[in-house]
Amino acid sequence: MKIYFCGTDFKAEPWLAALRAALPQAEIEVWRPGAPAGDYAVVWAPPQAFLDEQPQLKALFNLGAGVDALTQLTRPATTKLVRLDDAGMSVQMAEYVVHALIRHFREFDAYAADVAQGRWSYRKPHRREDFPVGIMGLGVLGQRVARAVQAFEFPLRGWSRSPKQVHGVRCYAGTEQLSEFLAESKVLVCLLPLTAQTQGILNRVTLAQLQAGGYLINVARGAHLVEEDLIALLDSGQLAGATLDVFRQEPLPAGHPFWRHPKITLTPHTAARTLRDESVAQIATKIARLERGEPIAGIVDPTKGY
Ligand code: NDP
Ligand code: OXD
Repeated sequence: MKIYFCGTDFKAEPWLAALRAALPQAEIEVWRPGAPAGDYAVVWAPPQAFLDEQPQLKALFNLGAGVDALTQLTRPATTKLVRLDDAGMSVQMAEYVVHALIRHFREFDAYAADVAQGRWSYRKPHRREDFPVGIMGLGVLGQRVARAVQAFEFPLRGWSRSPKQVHGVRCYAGTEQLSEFLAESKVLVCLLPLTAQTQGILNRVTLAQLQAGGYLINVARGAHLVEEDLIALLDSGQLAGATLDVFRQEPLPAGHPFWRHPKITLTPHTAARTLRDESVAQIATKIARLERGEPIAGIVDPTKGY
């Protein structure tokens, strides 16, 4: 069995070593143009030329949960696209979102500013009943985040494509219930996949429907957000602030207004990192199952795009 590694932004050597250890029977190499036909590939944002040269691949294993970089490319219908299914990412995402939520709710930035000025001052505590948290996307990551937020007793709302029942979450589904979901949320967490339907979904119209003093946490993809609309809503006071981990252009270009905006906290696409050991173990198990003709979880549905 031949497996190619084609992972833009990933250092190949440690991945090759881990994959070879987990799949000792396989020949595992970095893909180079003109390489012979392979059976499987482990990829992150590969070039179209890779897929054009390797149409016989049985499956592509994406080194992340979001497959938007791959769904933009053309591949044969016979090549399955498989996303990472948690693989240690959901607990990191829960940590990140809870941290951003609580930092905002408890006004820790304002306390830090006071302390920097040598000021000993109290702020009136907010009521958590006044901070309903709305999670867009109730998939692997969204449901784990919901569980973590629940531990702090914030009211929770969730929105997905198909109707769901999630313990402790008031669930909404489909475009027809989007406005109701937004009106019931003050802190909005985006954990949607990037598809034609969700591109630009965080915009002037949708964000303005959040409860007064709304706060955005975007940890999904930069292209979900219309960046200039966010700035306008923050500057007008309609939104209280935002924590952003993902951007239309990454790295965020020098001089981009987000860098210095006083109401924006940003991080460099690090909310939930791909963990090598967990990911390799998951991929190796799935390859073994596919070779035995058994079903696997995490195959991207081409009609939905995630
Ligand atoms: P899943 O595929 O498990 O879940 C996606 C959820 O979004 C599902 O609940 C789905 O609804 C919902 N959804 C999809 N399309 C729509 C739509 N048009 N309208 C309403 N709801 C919709 O994805 P994950 O939870 O694993 O990951 C989510 C995203 O997080 C990834 O696609 C990626 O972009 C991002 N991510 C970011 C990371 C970071 O470090 N910043 C790290 C990892 C992932 P339904 O349940 O009905 O199908
Ligand atoms: C992912 C990511 O999709 O890291 O896994 O963004």
